[in-house]
Amino acid sequence: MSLSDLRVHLTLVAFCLTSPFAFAQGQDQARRPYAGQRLVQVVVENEAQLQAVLDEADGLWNHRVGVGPIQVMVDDESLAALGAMGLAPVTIVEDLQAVVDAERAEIERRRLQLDLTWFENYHPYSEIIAYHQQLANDFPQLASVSVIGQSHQSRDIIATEITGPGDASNRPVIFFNGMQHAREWISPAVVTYIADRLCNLYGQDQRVTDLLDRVVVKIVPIVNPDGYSYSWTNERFWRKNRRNNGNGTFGVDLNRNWDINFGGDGSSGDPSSDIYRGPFAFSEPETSAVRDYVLADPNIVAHVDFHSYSQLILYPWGYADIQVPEPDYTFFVTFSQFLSDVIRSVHGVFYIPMQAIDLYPASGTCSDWTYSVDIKGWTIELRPNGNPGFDLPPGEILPTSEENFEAALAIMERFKDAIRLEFPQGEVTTAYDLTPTTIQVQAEEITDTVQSLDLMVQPEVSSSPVALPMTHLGDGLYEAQIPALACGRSFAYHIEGISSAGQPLRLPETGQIDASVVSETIVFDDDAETDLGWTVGAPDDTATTGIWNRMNPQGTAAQPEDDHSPAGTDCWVTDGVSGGSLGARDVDGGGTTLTSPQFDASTPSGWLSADAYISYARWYSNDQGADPNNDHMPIMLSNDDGASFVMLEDVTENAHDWVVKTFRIADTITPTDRMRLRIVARDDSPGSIVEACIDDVRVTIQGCRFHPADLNRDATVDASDFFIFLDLFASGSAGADLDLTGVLDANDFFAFLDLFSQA
Ligand code: 0X9
Ligand code: ZN
Repeated sequence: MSLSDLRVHLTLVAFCLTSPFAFAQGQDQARRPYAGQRLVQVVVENEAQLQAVLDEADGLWNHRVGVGPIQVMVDDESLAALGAMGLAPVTIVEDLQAVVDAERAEIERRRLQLDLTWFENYHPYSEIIAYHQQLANDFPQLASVSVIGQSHQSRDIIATEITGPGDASNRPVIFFNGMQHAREWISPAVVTYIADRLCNLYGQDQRVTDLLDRVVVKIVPIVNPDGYSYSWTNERFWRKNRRNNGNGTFGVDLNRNWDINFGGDGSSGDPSSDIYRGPFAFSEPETSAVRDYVLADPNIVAHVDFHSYSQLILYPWGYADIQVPEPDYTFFVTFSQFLSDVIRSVHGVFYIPMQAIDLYPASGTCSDWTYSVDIKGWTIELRPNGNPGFDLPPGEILPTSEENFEAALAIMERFKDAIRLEFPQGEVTTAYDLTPTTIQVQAEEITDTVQSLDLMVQPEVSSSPVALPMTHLGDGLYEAQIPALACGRSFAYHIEGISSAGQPLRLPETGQIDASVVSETIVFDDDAETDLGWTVGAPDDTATTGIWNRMNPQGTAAQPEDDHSPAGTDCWVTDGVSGGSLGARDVDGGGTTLTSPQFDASTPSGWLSADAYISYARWYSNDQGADPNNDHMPIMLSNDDGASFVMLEDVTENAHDWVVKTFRIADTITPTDRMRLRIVARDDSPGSIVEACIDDVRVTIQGCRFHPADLNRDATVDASDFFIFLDLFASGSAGADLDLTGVLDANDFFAFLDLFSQA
């Protein structure tokens, strides 16, 4: 018998001795609250219908207050009433009491099955609390449990804190909670699993160990102990807490009681409502206990409020159709997508990332509130996707927990830095001939501050980097300059530093960034303000409208109002006239082809090396109209004056904006002196709106005319270059400091000999 089996066994024995209610009678059998109830779905078409359905139904399973599909509990009489309204209710669960009874029987059967682990069954309030206490007993160096408040009915609300040994005062803190909503039994199970795995894997698993040495995880497994207990003993589908509202009704929806747009859309002032917000924000001991707990720790940086069901990853705002400001918005969009990918990688189950408002408006929610106090807050709706709703089979507790444990690790990983460093201009990998290179670093000081940062530069001629101190320009922006180097040289760099708390800082976390020094020349530059010789049309073209023309575009929902060039007005556009309707002047009936004049991307004569790059700004829209997202726009290159073309990119992206793209031509086709670019805007599916534009096409050549040892730049590396170097060296010139150490010594001398001999 394994340790965890033993623990299950002991807990069971202890439970039988001490449980305040005999398990088999846990559910009030006499009451059988769902006898004769079924779950149905109706599609509500207007507000009046919605109100009628809400009046008729005995309970709502989702809290979308609006038109669209909703799932409600009804008895036979109400079912008939919905039918009479012409709503054609579709039965999802025929007999809810039977489902509840079967679920309870299954839980009881599993309790007797000693080969099951703790996470293969649901557990009542007292057992979950006991499990957390046991973790703290088993892992005293890692975990501790505290009581952070009490519910209306005086049950403890506990928090478990987990981190590696050592001073944790500057560690970022991640906060997870479960069980605001009584019937969502999977949520405390998942957060308890997170606590369990973190404790058990510390010292066993490198990733968990490293993460727990850098972050603190705080978990409130059960925010709503009274509701949870009541859902075990009385009404399985109870949602709220158990406040006595004094008018014969009970309960406040805790996830409408937080102080963020309290009282707004998607909450109710009616105490009998399942989304009753309570008399005032934080009126409930459960929400105010968690609020105080969160506000007591300024190091909390991220938070997930776990719910069920629907498999969603929801980010703020959820109370109104307002986007959070940048850079947070882009962060939430991209990181929520990443969390979805992480979850899917575990068992292939898909959780949809979206802004919470796009599910439905809800005011006074927990994760909106944590975001409002400067914490990155999510709501995750766990399994299942639909049926059987809150009664997720106990066999799915473990896989649901496993996939969300990976999401928890991903969040810990993303927020593990007390200070986050990034290159605001991206990684610089190109430096220019005889020109200093400025490297900038943006420091986000999360729970610690920067003491100092150095740019560590390692020229190719040396075996170790030199430290160039970075200057603080303000607002966490740091800068240093790499001295001018000759074309053809290369170097690697990274950032190192130290925080005020003495923690080492590094960017990138491992390895170095390689950069090379080049010269650049622009060989083709077309801002479309005049026609440099483009061709409109090709033999295969069948488009009847939306033919390419060069003009100042007129803005519509599908095309821009302005061209891309900072100083110009014109671009190439698929008929830039706005037309009477959106579809009036778009591409219809097939393709329209635009071909550039010929340009030369070959190695310029006299250059030692060259690499040609093409860049352009493009606009593409095909996500509107009756048949959206069914078209594409091939952009191709020819190196034989247009006799044949090779695909550069096939555009389907709807950015609703100009997008600048740059490609190394040799990655697609061998550069020659007879190149052409071709763009085909196509309308293959009737009904769709297709608009496209192109502007600022530019071809640049990067390479070197001279060898880095050719100091006099006469295209030969010879004795005169050698003597120039000796002169520089003798006069103490920085030009001889090839290894950038700031001192001229034998290393510089040998470095020059190396370059010289490679010429
Ligand atoms: O309505 C809720 O509180 C949450 N869903 S649940 O079914 N678990 O009750 C979701 C709240 C998410 N926020 C918004 N939709 N604004
Ligand atoms: Zn919920």
